[in-house]
Amino acid sequence: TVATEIKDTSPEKLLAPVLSAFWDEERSWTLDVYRRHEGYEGLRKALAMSPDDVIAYVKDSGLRGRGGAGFPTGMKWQFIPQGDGKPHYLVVNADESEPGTCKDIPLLFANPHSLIEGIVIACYAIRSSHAFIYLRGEVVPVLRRLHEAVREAYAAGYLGTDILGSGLDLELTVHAGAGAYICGEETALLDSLEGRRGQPRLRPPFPAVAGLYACPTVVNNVESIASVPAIMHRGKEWFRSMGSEKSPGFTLYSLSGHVASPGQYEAPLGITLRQLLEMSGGMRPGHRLKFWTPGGSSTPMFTDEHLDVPLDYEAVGAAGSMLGTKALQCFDETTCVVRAVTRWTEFYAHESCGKCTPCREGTYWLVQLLRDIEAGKGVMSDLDKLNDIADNINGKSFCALGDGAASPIFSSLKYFREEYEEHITGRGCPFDPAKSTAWA
Ligand code: L3W
Ligand code: SF4
Repeated sequence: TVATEIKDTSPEKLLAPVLSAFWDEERSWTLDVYRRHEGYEGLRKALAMSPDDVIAYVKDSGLRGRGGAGFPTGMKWQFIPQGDGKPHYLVVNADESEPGTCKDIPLLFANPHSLIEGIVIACYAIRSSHAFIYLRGEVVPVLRRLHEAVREAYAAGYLGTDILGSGLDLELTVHAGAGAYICGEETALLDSLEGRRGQPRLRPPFPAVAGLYACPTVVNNVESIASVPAIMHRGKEWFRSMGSEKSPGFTLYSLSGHVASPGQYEAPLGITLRQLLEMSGGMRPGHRLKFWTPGGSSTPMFTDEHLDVPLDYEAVGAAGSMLGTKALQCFDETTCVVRAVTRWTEFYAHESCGKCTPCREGTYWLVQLLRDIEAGKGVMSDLDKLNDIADNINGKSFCALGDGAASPIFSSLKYFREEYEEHITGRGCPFDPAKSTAWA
């Protein structure tokens, strides 16, 4: 059975923000403001426990990775072998690039100390003395702010040697990537961090066994690590009081597209898109939802029939998609599905690293077919060809980018095949792009 119940749906509970609690406050990114909001209290509690107990605590909280796969965070920490004589590393994946995803970068901009505190707790738990933040290179203002926050943390004794008198030593390095989507894939990220061209490595071995510099490494998403201080401070029971049995806690949703108020919304896992739209002012006035993604373009699209699917890992999976990064891109009836899928596929073809044939060649072929269909030059057999090519990419590529590229093809043909056919029989796009702001 699928556990999907939100235990408390009162507005206060739905709206009580944790990670975004004081994003609107003046100079929210500073250590002073963070400490005024109980900052670094979770670290004090963690340091009073043994490292193994911290891992067990995070495991019991049920926290799952917020980067897309939802892998249990405490379990990932537990994979790190102990007493192996090798250095251990924590690498924070801040290479946020999934189309529609916009939550880690705002979090880093508004509240970088929640991540730094989480990093110190995680490194204490996995016995690591060097952590890295791999940041998406294009966001230079965030890079500056992060450097400043790290400097503040060193000066206050939260980083460096003998942290808060605990004997823990920790260096934190901030590294900016060069703007490649593939470097968000954890092993490509590690290659890039080591100074090589970012291309995925064969797994296994997973990074937990042989990661950065071939040493045991935890790679976690920004939001996953930034959630840890509140769990330590307020307690695992508090965290479990939100969300569902298998997907507990709060999370950040990125709401974008044809909605009245796009932005980041913090709410428990298991909330529905209908509830989020009600909270945020709905679709833009006079328009209705046509299709949307639960977790960025790499996750199969949903339609208005899925408005009441609880946004947790199990329920979204049972309904045929993935929660992914919780990037809710909403498109109204003015949007041409073929056009949207073409744009996404152009993105995947551009970002394909070229290592494996199905993705390198397949995404290129998909783009050619989609452009033809969009321009009214397609034939009916192209639709089976699209499906066939996507089928030869999906599950046959070296990394998840290939599966992600196949997702919008399958799901758009499943829900909107008639719209593709209309492009072919009507010899072109029946939509007026001037009426849709999404692709301006
Ligand atoms: C040790 C094992 N570790 C799994 C670890 C593994 C990784 C984590 C999840 O893709 C998805 C993808 C995108 N021993 C282990 C083990 N692990 N088994 O657990 O692994 P996995 O393979 O399930 O997923 P992944 O390769 O990390 C992530 C989707 O997320 N996505 C996200 C895209 C972009 C962003 C962004 O911009 N921020 O995240 C969107 O949906 O398609 O399916 O750490 O090592 N036996
Ligand atoms: Fe590179 Fe695409 Fe193959 Fe991933 S699936 S390794 S991005 S070519």
